[in-house]
Amino acid sequence: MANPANQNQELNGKLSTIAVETYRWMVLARTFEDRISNIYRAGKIVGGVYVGKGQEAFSAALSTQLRKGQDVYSPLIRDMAGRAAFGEPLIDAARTYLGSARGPTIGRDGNVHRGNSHEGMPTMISHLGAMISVVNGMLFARRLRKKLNNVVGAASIGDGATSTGAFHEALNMAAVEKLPLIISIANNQFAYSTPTDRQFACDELVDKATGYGVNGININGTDLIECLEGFGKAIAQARSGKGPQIVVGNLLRLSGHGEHDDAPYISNRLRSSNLGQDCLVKAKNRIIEESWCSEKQCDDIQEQATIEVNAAIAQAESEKGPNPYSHDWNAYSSPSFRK
Ligand SMILES: Cc1ncc(C[n+]2csc(CCOP(=O)(O)OP(=O)(O)O)c2C)c(N)n1
Repeated sequence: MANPANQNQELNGKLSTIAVETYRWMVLARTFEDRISNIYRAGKIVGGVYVGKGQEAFSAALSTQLRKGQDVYSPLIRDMAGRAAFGEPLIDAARTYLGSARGPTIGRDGNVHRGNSHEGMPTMISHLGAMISVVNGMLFARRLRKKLNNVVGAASIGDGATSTGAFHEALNMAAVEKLPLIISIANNQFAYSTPTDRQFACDELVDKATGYGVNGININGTDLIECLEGFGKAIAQARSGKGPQIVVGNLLRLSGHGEHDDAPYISNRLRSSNLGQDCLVKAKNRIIEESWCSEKQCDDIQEQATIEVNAAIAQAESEKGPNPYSHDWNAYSSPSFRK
């Protein structure tokens, strides 16, 4: 029989590796989005900028545990960290924001509607639950072609999306079909300026899972380790045929809805509550405290992220936008459009 002390050591080793890896993606996302927000404020970005500040742990803890090239991951506007952890090249994001014709949307679409469905990351249609049925469809296609092979599909949404018909229909269908679907709900307390007490009447948002007959996991979305463990459990259950899983991360968005919104509707009380804690600061403190990373290694992670972000932004800034007189428009994101 395996020695429990050795087992604990092994588990701790796995957790430390994945926690540090996820922290890297969080730092990269925060560094990139801070830069993009500054460029937006300088008036150099066309369209809106929506960031995931305060949601990086919840976002990256999911996709870092998915199998790249096999699983499906549908990110939304606050999932820069999750996108990076799932393998989206940083240059794709930089090119999209800066309108480069070499970007995945050829410099022609909104900044968040980018993806690569060939790699299992569909391009976003809408923020309000529309992507759940797309993920259902991708899972169904794999089931029909007998290529499901323990594949799982994850759709990311916010608390506001749980009030829509799109959410209800897609989750109900996934539950009935026992699809290996994970719905990751970032309960950041507001849908734009609408607070959660105007959004749902159950005590906890995760209570909705019971009504659909699916498993629900409620976690502190500001805590990287809780996020890793919660998603780890949900992914394992979905993979083993236990049907859809809902994971609710309770947190606060540490930004406006978009960078045009200074969010005066978020009270100081809420900002200084536990929900308002910065997941990035907490994660750094935790990995240092556990001796999974030294202070110096954390500085190196930050330095490396800054180098990567600077390089991607400089590259995208040097590239031309689309020429409206000669460009063929095709909405389907494909590497062949990036020549
Ligand atoms: C069908 C539809 N209705 C309204 C909108 C406008 N809209 C975009 S995001 C948003 C709020 C979303 O809130 P939530 O789901 O909680 O996600 P969060 O922005 O908090 O991450 C709204 C109303 C939309 N994109 N689509």
